[in-house]
Amino acid sequence: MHNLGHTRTSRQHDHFLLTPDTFVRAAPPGMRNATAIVHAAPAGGAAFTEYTVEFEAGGVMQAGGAQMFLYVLDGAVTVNGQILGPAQYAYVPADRGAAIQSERGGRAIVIEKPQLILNGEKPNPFTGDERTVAPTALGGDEALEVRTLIPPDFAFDFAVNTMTFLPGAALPMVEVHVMEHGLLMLEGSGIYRLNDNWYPVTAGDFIWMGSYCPQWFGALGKTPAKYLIYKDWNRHPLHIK
Ligand code: UGY
Ligand code: MN
Repeated sequence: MHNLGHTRTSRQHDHFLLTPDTFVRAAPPGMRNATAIVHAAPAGGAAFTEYTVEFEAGGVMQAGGAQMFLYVLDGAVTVNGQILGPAQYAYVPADRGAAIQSERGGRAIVIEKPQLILNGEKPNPFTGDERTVAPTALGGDEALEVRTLIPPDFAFDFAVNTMTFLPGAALPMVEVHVMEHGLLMLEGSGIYRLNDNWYPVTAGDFIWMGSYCPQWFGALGKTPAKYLIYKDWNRHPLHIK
């Protein structure tokens, strides 16, 4: 059954919401028994790429040559010999190269960003597990938990966090900032304000927010809403793009 031309997907100059009914799959070079859904890329206005990779059993992919952060959504994905399950992640700097495959299949979200080295400090590769990261309460609000997945170290030029909102919890302000965001809804639902639009959003949706896009979120429903959010970080604004 088609949707008679209707979708929640919306593309605006400073943001877009992409919903799963509009996802298009294509395998970039080096991807076998796997496919990618590219959510954010320079062609759409972002200074980074963010894409979901769907691996069949025996699937392999090649990263784009930039530094890379990979977060497993389901199944299992092996990065440089380490098997990662759901909510586990890996960071690989640009100069290391990443061998990525999935023996039995799985899904992962991948973020790549041209690396801005500061004072010659090169970040080291690492892996982690979101479930073991201690949360902080945003602005002291216990209903809004932030988990920081990239170490607080100026060697890293971007941040990736998860944010978990209890039903009814909301960002304390409409944020407007120079950093851009890539956001994947992992769980639950709510309303996202982006510039002068209010969108109902739910698990599986992707949002790109450009620099200075006004943004606010409030969680709705009876279960927590959770998203994975990228932002450029730790660099002088003259060096963002
Ligand atoms: O880190 C952030 O800028 C975050 N609070 N933004 C957001 O959730 N839209
Ligand atoms: Mn923000």
